[in-house]
Amino acid sequence: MSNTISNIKGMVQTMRWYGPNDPVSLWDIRQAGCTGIVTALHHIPNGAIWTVEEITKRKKEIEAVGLKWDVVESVPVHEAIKTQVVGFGIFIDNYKQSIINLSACGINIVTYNFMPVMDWTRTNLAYPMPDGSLALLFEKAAFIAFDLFILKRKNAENDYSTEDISRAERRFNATAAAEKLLLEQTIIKGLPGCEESFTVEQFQAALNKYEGIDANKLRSHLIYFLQQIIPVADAANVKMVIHPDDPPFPILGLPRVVSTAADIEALILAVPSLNNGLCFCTGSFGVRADNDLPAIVKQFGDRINFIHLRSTRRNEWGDFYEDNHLEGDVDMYAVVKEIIAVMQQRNFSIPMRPDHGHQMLDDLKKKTNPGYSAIGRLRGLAELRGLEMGITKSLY
Ligand code: DNO
Repeated sequence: MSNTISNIKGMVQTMRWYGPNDPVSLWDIRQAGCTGIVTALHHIPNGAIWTVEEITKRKKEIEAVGLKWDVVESVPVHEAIKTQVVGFGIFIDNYKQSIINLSACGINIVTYNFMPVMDWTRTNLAYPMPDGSLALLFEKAAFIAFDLFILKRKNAENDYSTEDISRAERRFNATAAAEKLLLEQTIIKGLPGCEESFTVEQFQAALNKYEGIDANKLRSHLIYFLQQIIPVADAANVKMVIHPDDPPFPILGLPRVVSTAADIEALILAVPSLNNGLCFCTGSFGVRADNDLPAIVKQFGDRINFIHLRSTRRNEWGDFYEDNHLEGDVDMYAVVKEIIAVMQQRNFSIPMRPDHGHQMLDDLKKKTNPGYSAIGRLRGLAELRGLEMGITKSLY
């Protein structure tokens, strides 16, 4: 950037890195032009304390290539906290200690989500685009077919319209056995960053734990968690950021309570500290046509402390796939413009990562983490970086 705008705040450019086993290396990320890393201690079991020793070890690996560990994504919230089963207090205590330890190591932005049982989910991880690259797809009929005919969840048919059910039936009957198995694995084995992986029986058992937990109850559990955690984050100067539900609607009979602006507002009303913040994910919020993304940035600008930029494209059937970063349903120009305004008001650079690129070029020959191959994200980041610079220079 030229000197004239050197005091203008820009987004901190980062990429997610899954740790030493990630086929994308820290050097790859540095060469993409990033200054920061978003990562987690994936080897630590859900619910256990992240020790200063383990955090420091990872931090040093990152700093050895001249990068900075800017954001944790995620410190997972143990299922016991979401369902509040007897004894869940220990997991809250452990969570508090992990926050204190991260802060002691100089890491001050922590992402988490409150989605029951599973984190993000898709039905196809290699959906061909017209240009030959591969995208992530959520196909509603396939998902319902999984629910009704593979999982065979009790009373599942009550959750769907007759039209949805007959589409799912047609879809299932036209699907070969190998593809059915792939669909099952795609849903229950967990995507990168989901810390859980199940067999069909285990999956059903995990769902059963939510019997009697509706959206109001889940929300009250989330608020209890925040009431416990945020005072610790305040004392430790840590910004907690919740990631919205992906997809942003109830699935498999499970409630979802972080899908809309009203959902976020309820959390802030209950726990007003600015450290009770938001990971603004355009891809997750953007799946719902009733979410106005630039308006969400404006409304929660003072507490958006981490940004995921990607663009989904929906159709009339309720399916969506992940489009190129500047295409799809998200008005990326309007979103980035609003983010730039927020950063100037706050005089703060918000870390951003390009989320979920297409598998493309040389990466088509490699085994990659779905959504997290190098070249697709590199393309996304390059486009977003240019968009940000163009907007900034035209305004300041
Ligand atoms: C998917 C990601 C999610 C997200 C977690 C946050 O690509 O956006 O894994 O990181 O839900 O806790």
